[in-house]
Amino acid sequence: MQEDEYDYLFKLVMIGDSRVGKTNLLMRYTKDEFDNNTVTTVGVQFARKMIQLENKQIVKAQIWDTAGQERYRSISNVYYRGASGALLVYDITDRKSFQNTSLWLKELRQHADNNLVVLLVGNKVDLVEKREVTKEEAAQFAEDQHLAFVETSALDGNNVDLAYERVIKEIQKVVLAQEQQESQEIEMNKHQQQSNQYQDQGIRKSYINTKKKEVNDMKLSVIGEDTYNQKKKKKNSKCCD
Ligand SMILES: Nc1nc2c(ncn2[C@@H]2O[C@H](COP(=O)(O)OP(=O)(O)OP(=O)(O)O)[C@@H](O)[C@H]2O)c(=O)[nH]1
Ligand SMILES: [Mg+2]
Repeated sequence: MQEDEYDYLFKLVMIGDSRVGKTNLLMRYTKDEFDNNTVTTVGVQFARKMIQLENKQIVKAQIWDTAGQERYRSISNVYYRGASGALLVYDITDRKSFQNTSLWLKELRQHADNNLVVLLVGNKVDLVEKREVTKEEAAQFAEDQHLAFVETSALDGNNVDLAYERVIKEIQKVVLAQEQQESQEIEMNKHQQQSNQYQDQGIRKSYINTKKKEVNDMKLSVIGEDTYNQKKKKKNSKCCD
């Protein structure tokens, strides 16, 4: 797929506490790689992926990844600007990272677009014995917050493609709804313009008719006057003959 031929460009952001696996999820999705010893992300990293949708349209996903550490939070405005989707990641073996998703959501709602699609991602499901957050409680939280939810493993790739594709499909739905609304508005404006035009024409027609009537009335009154004068003349001539 050509990098510069696409129907949509979607910006996605990875958020969540430090060490939950954001960078590895992104690496697994875009390069099918995993690193056991990833260092904390410094600043912002980007990755791209071309995806073909069911309707054959092509999406270029530009995915932004940053550190989950508190000290990097100051970049948030730029980071969220123009984002259509977010993967809010926690680590299923780290309850604190799950609790902090509420804070991340708060931040998202402050900085991001209202139409932003958010997917809650419980990562590291391969570490079954160390699980601290059950699937059920996370699913309940997601339902309460109106978020989609999935559990993944960047290590073995479980559900990783599905997670990103789910966000992209949801964004596509939002975009299609927006496009539909826009085309309805254009159609309505067209109708409004047309009816204004007809109204103008109606006013112009009735103005012309009024003018025609005025001219006819004038003619009548002129004719009337002439006839009156002629009659008067006749009368006078009769009188004086
Ligand atoms: N077992 C297991 N380990 C994982 C998984 N995903 C990430 N890790 C490990 O968890 C650690 C942190 O992963 P990162 O991807 O760097 O986490 P991050 O969220 O990008 O961290 P920051 O950049 O600090 O915000 C690394 O040692 C990874 O190898 C997973 O699905 N399973
Ligand atoms: Mg990272």
